[in-house]
Amino acid sequence: MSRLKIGIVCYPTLGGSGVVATELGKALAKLGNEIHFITTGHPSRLSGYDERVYLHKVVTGEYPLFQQYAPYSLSLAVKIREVAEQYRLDLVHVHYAIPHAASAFLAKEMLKPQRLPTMTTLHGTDITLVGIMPSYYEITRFSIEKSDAVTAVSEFLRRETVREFRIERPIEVIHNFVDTELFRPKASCAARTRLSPNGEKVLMHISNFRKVKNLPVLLQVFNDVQKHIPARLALVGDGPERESVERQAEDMGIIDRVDFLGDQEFVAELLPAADVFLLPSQHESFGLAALEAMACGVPVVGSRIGGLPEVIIHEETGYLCDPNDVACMSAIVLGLLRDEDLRLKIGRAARARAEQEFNRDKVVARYVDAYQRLVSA
Ligand code: GMT
Repeated sequence: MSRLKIGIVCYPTLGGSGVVATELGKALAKLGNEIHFITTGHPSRLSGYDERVYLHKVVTGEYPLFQQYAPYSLSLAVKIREVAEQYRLDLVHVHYAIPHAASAFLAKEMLKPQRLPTMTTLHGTDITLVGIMPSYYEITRFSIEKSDAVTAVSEFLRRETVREFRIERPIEVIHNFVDTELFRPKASCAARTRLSPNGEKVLMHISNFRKVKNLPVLLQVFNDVQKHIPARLALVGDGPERESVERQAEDMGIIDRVDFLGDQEFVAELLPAADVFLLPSQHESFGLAALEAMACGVPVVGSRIGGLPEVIIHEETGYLCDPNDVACMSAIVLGLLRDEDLRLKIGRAARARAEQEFNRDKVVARYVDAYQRLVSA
């Protein structure tokens, strides 16, 4: 296998697409490839030094006319072109279609006659929420068709993309992955002392606190559960809904049982402290946080929507309910918290599924294979 020089474009924030892109880049570098991250900031999971990893910052030039809308897509296209020329990249792989796939297309055109194969990985809301907005629809469809290779993180997302955008080119499904060495069950977990000071059960949720995460339902489930069993809720992450969640918790009189931990980089240290992980999303193309919980042996109770049924096998490796079915989720959580043998059994099965189906090396090998096909096409 020849080593490649790969440009990776992603949002550097704590969102799942940035996490997947960063973990992929790190794993590819360990395999001997040269990785060039092209982003607006330092990717949150990129730590430590690897001589094969480069970081190129996209800077949007300021001008009074741009006050409301600095043209990031154009600055990104310029940066991709520049890095591709300077380092003779073999390909550029963009994560999240909007606007990255369009910028990659522009960079490819500007770079001619140098060749720059482009790959786009669709992550979810770039298709299901943002891409279908009238102001983005045509450019999303165009840039997907113009990518030299397209992957989707679940079969659900592949189907949705074909249906919504009438895409005719092939889209390969490559599921997300988890580092099962890093994300693993821990018999004694330091975070547990803080999250469960009096031996309470711990429910956990990690997200970017957007509407799609259905946080009001999550609070209702917790409220039901804590009426029957001493429990605390650990909320990890931040985003637009955080304030309203805080207000709702106050109105419900449960704020003293909820820990708002904010954005946390080392979630592998927190997840093993949970008894149950909750993900009642309205949309979820994959649910990376659910997979990371599963790898830590924590049973997930989530929504039967999107790509989650590809990750969680109901009643075997976790549980699925309709997204607004509070009674269903509360009953399942209570059942797990009252039956430690069942909770441990589901947790073990979840961990085994993460190891077998979604382990990092297996999935990264699929990307490497797709790159090889792309560069030799
Ligand atoms: O939720 C978002 O809008 C953020 C988005 C992202 O870019 O982080 O998340 C999506 O990509 C993740 C990584 O592939 C998936 O695990 C999430 O399920 C997906 N989110 C949604 O579909 C809502």
